[in-house]
Amino acid sequence: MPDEKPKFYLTTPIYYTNGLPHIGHTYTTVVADAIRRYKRMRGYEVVMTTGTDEHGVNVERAAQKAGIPESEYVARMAVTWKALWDELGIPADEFVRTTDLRHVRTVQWLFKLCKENGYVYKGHYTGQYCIYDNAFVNDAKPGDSCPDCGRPLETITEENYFFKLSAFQKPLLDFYKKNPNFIQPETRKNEIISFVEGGLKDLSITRTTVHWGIPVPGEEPHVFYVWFDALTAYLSAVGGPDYENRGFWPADLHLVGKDIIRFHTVYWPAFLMAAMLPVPKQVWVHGWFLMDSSKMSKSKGNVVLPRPIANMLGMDAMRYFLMREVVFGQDGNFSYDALVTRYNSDLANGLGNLASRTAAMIEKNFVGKIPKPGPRLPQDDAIARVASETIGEAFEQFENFAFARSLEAIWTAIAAADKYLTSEQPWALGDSEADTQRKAAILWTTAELLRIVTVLAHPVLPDSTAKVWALLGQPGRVSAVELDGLRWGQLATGVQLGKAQALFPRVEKQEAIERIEAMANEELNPAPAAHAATASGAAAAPATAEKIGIEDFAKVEMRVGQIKTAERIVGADKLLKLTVDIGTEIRQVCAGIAQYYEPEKLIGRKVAVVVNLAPRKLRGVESNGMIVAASVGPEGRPVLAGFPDEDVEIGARLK
Ligand code: ME8
Repeated sequence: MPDEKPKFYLTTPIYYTNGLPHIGHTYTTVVADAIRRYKRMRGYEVVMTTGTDEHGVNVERAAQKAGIPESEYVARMAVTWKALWDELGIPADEFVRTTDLRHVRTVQWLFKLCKENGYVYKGHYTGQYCIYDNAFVNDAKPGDSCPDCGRPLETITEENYFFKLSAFQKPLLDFYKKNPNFIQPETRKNEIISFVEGGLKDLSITRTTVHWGIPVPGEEPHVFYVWFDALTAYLSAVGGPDYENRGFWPADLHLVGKDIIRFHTVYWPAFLMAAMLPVPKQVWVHGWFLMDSSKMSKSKGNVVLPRPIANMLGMDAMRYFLMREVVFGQDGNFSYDALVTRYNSDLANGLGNLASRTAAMIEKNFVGKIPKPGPRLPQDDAIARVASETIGEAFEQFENFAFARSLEAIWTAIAAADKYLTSEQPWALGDSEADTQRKAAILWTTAELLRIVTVLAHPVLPDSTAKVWALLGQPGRVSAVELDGLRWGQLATGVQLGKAQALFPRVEKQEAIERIEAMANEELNPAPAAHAATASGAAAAPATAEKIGIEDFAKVEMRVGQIKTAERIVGADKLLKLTVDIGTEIRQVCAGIAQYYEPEKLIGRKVAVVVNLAPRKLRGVESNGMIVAASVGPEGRPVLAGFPDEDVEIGARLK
């Protein structure tokens, strides 16, 4: 078919289900999503896979601790992971669970191929095993700690099937030589080549000490070793045994953190070579985000969660920070301080300010229509050159996975436009024909640069660039712009600007950090369900409930309150922050009604308030009481309880 798009297949690791997603996992998934968007804009048909790694001892233990069967435990966790990626706007095209039937079949098929080709044999193995990393540690002695995570190793002896990894030393070294880009970055490649040159030992690929795993057909109680199982997920996601029909194998790109480099660059290609299947084209290894210079883990209490950041600053801010702050491939420190600083400087004052300023001036001078450019001056052409060079630079750096550099180039162009506006001062020009033409040239030039940076930044900032695109009144969707055809001068003129909207409202650093931390705390230590109702609107209560006595009802102190102030909360779409006079004092109360009530219209309104509820923080904002509302319809639309007919006294008790 002549116009069939080229295919591109990329993956993130298949994450373990015995933990919850944190900023490190989000990092890899965000980068994968940005590459996916970029490739689509370059005309590729792209599939991005992520998923959950659901087998092994750790899951057995976690399920036991939770008192539920493993299958139920992993099903819940898979939902949690998948839902988070969906919520954050980074959903997989293929979400593969290692308990999926399609995957189980693929693992068993891969094993069969390796065995038929003579690369699998039965033997006994005694070794030191890290149950946290699901790996035997070669050369470790009893009592040693895991070199990766530092936790104690366990001595394990069992009958295993072995994979003849030793037979792949030369084929692997030849493969690395013939495919010099297989392992990136270069330093990682050298590390792996030395490792393989040092000799490879055969690898046990089945277990009898573990029961929660994919069974080896006809060989029960053998189950597959988690890495033989997990790596294969990349193949199961795109057809498994039927991969040729889907046309996405071999993968173009596996994105992984440095913790799992050997599995991906040594074991995985060896398994595939043994099965005579095509080997992936590239493994790109990135560094770690560290918190206080150490790897994040819940047990250390230093995990950074993605949701509170996305709620407070928007997902684009988090994406921008992750891809701009650290050179891809190297380790970097995560700090809320750096995050909010970048948000304010690069997004609020940079892109956001340029967009709103440009739109406001076009609104004021050209009734909101993008003007046709008047005669051009050298300084206008200089901006055109900056923009054209930025296109080349941003592409080149992105292609090389130098995301920070690519963004830096784009933001340099934004700064050039700011400087240009400051020196050209379109606001100081009058209404004469000549001045109007000059204003048209300046504003057209600025808007055109803005259009170009919007397209270039789209893979990293998908939501906000879509807003800028709509603000500029440009046709179609920004995601549909073909990157390869992007040139200076394509700005649609005469079109009406879209509605202005706040892109990146500036935030006060300390307050923003406190709010993010409070939200993270809420998420890590969830409050009882009753409170959640206020945060998520008035959640529907069950229609019938157990009967209570009057004394139980009397425990709830409800009073008439009057709303004094009401305001929206940045980063919490559903919540309003109210101050309410309850007769004896004025209280701050948060209410999940923002989608249904305009804050200005609430001032002076009398409402029923539960006043003896323990104070708590909602989205990081203190709430001291609860406003009573009916929950209407399937979506639970809140309708405030009130006193329209009587002039009730503020503070009167409801009985
Ligand atoms: O290893 N900084 O799963 P996992 C940057 N199931 N990236 C980080 C990170 C951090 N602090 N923490 C985690 C597994 N990551 C296996 C993979 S694949 C066939 C099986 C990211 O849940 C990074 O991509 O421990 C790392 O490689 C991965 O999460 C590990 O996820």
